[in-house]
Amino acid sequence: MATNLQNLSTEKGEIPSAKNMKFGIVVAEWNDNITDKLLEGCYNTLIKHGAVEKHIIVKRVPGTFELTIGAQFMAEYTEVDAIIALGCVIQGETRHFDFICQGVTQGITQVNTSYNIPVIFGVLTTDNLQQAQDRAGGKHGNKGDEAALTAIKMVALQNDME
Ligand code: DLZ
Repeated sequence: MATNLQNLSTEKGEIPSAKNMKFGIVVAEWNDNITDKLLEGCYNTLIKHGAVEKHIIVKRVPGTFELTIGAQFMAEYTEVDAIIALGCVIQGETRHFDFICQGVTQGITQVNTSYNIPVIFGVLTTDNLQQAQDRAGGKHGNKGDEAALTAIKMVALQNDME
């Protein structure tokens, strides 16, 4: 491909400074042994990249299903530049898993488009506890860190395009 993409985007992988960015984190209490770790990773990553404590709001909701309305409250009542939704749904014996996953996926997507603000999907949907542990500071890293980096990149993109 001869196309010159140089002026079309920021460097791939480059993490912008989060110094002047404001974040809202909504975190589910269900499976809090996992979601607390996602929160820790997310929060520390935002700070590591320059965000300041007073610009990070953390609010808890009962379960992953409530992340949608929690994110909507955050978009409606605060001045944040991005929202990060953290939760963990673990497959059980009933179809509850499917309904929660479907509900939160559609819900978060809808908040993204309704408010013109990035809402990051930091929800683990796993077959078992071990898979969740592996992704919350275990052998597959911490999805909370990844959610924070995604939020920073999306705020930078929005700032760039406004
Ligand atoms: C009810 C329920 C179940 C069975 N499993 C989970 C789960 O694995 N992870 C999670 O975050 N929440 C779960 N919940 C709670 C729902 O998200 C929600 O809080 C309730 O259905 C009330 O709306």
